[in-house]
Amino acid sequence: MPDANLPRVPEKHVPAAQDPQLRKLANCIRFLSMDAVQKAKSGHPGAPMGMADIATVLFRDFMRFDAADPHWVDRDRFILSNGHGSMLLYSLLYLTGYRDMPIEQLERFRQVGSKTPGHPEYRHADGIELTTGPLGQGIAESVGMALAERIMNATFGDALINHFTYVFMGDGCLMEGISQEAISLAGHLKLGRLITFWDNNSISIDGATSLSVSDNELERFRASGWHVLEIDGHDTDAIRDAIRTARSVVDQPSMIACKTIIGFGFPTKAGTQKAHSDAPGEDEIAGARKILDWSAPPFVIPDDLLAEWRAIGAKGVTSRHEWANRVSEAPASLRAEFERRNSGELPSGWKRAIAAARREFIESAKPLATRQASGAVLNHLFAAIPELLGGSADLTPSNNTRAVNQVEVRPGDYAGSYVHYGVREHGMAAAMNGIALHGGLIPYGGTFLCFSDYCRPAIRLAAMMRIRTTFVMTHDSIGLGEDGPTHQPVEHLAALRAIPHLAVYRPGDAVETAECWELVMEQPRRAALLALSRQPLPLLRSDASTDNKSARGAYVLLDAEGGARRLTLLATGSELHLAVQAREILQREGVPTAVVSMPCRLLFEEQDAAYRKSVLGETAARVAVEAAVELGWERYLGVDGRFIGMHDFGESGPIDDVYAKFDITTDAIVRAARQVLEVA
Ligand SMILES: Cc1ncc(C[n+]2csc(CCOP(=O)(O)OP(=O)(O)O)c2C)c(N)n1
Repeated sequence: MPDANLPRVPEKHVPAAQDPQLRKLANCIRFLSMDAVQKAKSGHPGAPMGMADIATVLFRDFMRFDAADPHWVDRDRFILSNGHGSMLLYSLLYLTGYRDMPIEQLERFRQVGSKTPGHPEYRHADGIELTTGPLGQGIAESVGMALAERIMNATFGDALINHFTYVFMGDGCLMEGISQEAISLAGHLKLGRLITFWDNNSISIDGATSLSVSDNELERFRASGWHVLEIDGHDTDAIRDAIRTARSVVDQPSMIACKTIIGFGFPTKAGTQKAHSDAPGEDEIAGARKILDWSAPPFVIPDDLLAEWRAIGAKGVTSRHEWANRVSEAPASLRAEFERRNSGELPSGWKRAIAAARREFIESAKPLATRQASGAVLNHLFAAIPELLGGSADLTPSNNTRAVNQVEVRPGDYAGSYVHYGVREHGMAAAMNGIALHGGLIPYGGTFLCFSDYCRPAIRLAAMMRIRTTFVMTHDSIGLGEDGPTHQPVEHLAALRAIPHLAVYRPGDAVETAECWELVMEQPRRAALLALSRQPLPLLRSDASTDNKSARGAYVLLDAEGGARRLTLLATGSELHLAVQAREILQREGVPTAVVSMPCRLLFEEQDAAYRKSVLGETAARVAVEAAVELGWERYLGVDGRFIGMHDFGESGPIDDVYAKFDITTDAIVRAARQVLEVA
């Protein structure tokens, strides 16, 4: 009995192309993909084979790029959101002549240390604009890229920035929830230079997509304001016409639904989930050779076809030169600013903004929530760094993310520098990654720390790609009070600190907040998250110096007095002042006590052992306090140390009552200190 869930295998595996030469070029992608997957004994040949015709039309007839200069600022961007089809991208990079993608890299597909990992990874090879693989992230990041292009265009004009963002995406990308946030945001913002191609092959891993989805995708996109076209993805004329039309639509993003056959060319697997992944086997490849009339050995592209592909890779050189001429003819100040922003260099003197914010905090000496301090820092920073692009997922007044002079970005009007992302945390986080990757802008965006869970997959990618996306997460503990446990983060700091390379900052007062922002701006290759308090915190630092004490991750805020240190109190953020108060009591009792502030564990772990030892102190008597779970603090506490923090979800109530209920108080710290002093 045939499996009822399997779609009918198309009778005609190879519908004729109107342009036979184009089909031959596309077959280069197909065979490189088959050969690489077969050699690696793993991978995903189906999507590259199904989308090869579309890719070939796009690259041959439309994509503006120059393989010899992969970082050309005004190049069109190509994003493979269905990242499992990575061989499609690697084939294109090899065929079009990217220098760092020789054939040997394709032969080393999916091997340790290769430029051709299972899914495309940013920085592994030129032409990989971003890391994709977690389905849906690519399309959502592309929205940020397309938005960044328009914002840069609004500042610098058509002559300097005016390109398209093309995205391939599969059924899986569209099934993911993040796609809805991305589609909705792009439609709202009228991102007309975003052109997406849906690989509508009706197949995913489990079988026919009808097993799990019956959405009318065309209507879904239309409902969000997109321009939608539907074509046969193997009809080369139709592909060309559709792209031409999509490019002419200026005020709507386009979705071209391309009916394709997964594994196009396979004799038995085409059109079935068996084409999705895994090595096809020698027999299947031999069959494909017959069907597609291909006689070259594995990994060999016939000279004439390779020459044609290389010409495609070089055709953009004229456009690039024309663009370079336009840049050199631009007014000197505009040109200098354009080049500075694209290089990622910050304006000279920007640190004065941080110093000014610090001075303000010290002069007023008022208690300030760190979210408010962050807002004040941003006011200064935005005045100094115009490429800052702020935003919030509908919590602007709570996150304090909008600087006084930031004007909002509106649909069709991209002159602003503040994005209302709406209640779309995941879409916002991914879009910010796309903005950072585009270049020329420095994105940050806010929500409540608790909802970092809704952003986490994009935060993880930001950390993996080592890009400067900054997540401003306020209401960072039970200290938010009455909203209760659904809104009170408890395990989030530990979970976020577990992400490699992500700098999680939790400043303890306004001055530390300024320092943490300075560190964010100083590190272009580090994703960062600021955990900020809702509640006011006393100013603990009034040193006039502009030394950034947070730069080493942790430092001795108050040293022990009256003898050698007997006790170390470790704290972050809104609990730092509790440790300071506890120290006063303990010092009065004759216990020389130091308070260590640890705004960024990652940076502290990067310090040399001698510094870390000097901060943590010789004594084993240690108490850590943080209104969050203990996980991770054991590292500093040892067997004799004690932790004051959360062991359960929080509770709704006025802040002081909630802290008292969970016994996160000065008194609790003092009690714990006495206990550890007894055993230490
Ligand atoms: C977030 C996420 N969930 C699951 C996967 C595993 N996965 C990879 S491909 C795929 C099926 C995708 O189907 P489709 O987009 O139609 O790709 P095609 O079969 O056309 O290659 C799944 C579930 C993933 N990569 N990312």
